[in-house]
Amino acid sequence: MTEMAQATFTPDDEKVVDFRLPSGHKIPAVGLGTWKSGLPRDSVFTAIVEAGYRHVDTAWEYGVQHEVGEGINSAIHAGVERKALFITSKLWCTELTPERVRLALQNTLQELKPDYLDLYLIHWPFHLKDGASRPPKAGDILDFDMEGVWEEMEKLVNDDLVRDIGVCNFTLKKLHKLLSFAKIKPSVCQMEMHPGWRNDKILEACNKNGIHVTAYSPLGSQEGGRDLIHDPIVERVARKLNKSPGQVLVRWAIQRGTSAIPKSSNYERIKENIKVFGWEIPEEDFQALCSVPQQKRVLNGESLFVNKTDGPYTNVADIWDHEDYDIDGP
Ligand code: NDP
Ligand code: 1BO
Repeated sequence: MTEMAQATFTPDDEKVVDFRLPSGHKIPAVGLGTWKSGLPRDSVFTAIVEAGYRHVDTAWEYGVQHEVGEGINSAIHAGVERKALFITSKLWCTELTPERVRLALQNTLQELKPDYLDLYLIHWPFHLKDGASRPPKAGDILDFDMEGVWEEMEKLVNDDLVRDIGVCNFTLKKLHKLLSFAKIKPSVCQMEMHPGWRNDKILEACNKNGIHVTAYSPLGSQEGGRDLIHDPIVERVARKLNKSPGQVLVRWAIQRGTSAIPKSSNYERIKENIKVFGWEIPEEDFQALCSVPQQKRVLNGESLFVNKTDGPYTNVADIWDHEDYDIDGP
């Protein structure tokens, strides 16, 4: 894999820094992740009002949109302007047919209770049958009508229900297919990215096509993930810079030009994870972090979706179009 150069991104103060999307809207560089976050009403409120987050990432599938919405709306009542916030949600796999897109978005808006979403993403690029078990059984995973679904996503932008649209967990093959017909290009591609899985190729492709990348699982994810917090290289850089390993990992992500959405349900760590401005990782340490051994994705799809079904995706490698699937351990 090629080593990534640092983005020309050098914040000179401690304010939360934004990246500009192709639409002209801004996405704050650090957002709060909410997957497996329990009942995140208070953490979302604390993140926005006390820690200064302006970006919250959630999804229908996380089952917490109602509480996330309560946290956001309490922050708005406390004086934070809605327009200063950037709220992302995602279209779940069971709703991945053209006729369900609008209703799914309306349900999300009803749960979150903002008047619009800043960003709506296709969560995973395949269609799950209604009532599919987890992992799904034979025949539960279907291909999806990418062109038809995207056209409906574009209508949501045109109708001012969402400001930007994008994708998650796409391969190069799927991204190029989407770009071949999209009238509104995806503004954001959200992918697993951290020093243990840099995902350079999709980052390069997105950079080339003017698509902003958001790094999910920037700390290596949760239980069963990659323990980057205790990685010796991460720990060494953290000690040298007098920062925490979590801060080094988030700062590494934004120095690559990606936004990052660390999840925490702990108030101290929520506050810690956004203190990544006004300092930078020097080039030699940035490159040392890039040399952490690569191991295939934590969010591979295995435990979530695939259990040797009968097609069109018969195994996890099919979901990823066999791209980078050879990397399987340090
Ligand atoms: P992260 O990489 O953000 O890691 C979260 C874990 O790290 C939690 O166990 C958290 O525990 C712990 N943690 C947080 N801060 C620190 C710190 N400073 N020091 C030590 N430990 C810390 O994992 P996620 O997989 O949750 O990814 C982040 C977000 O990305 C998700 O919550 C979700 O919003 C999004 N996402 C999107 C996906 C997609 O398909 N589009 C897939 C996966 C994630 P604690 O809470 O106790 O602090
Ligand atoms: C099943 C959802 C993975 C985290 O976005």
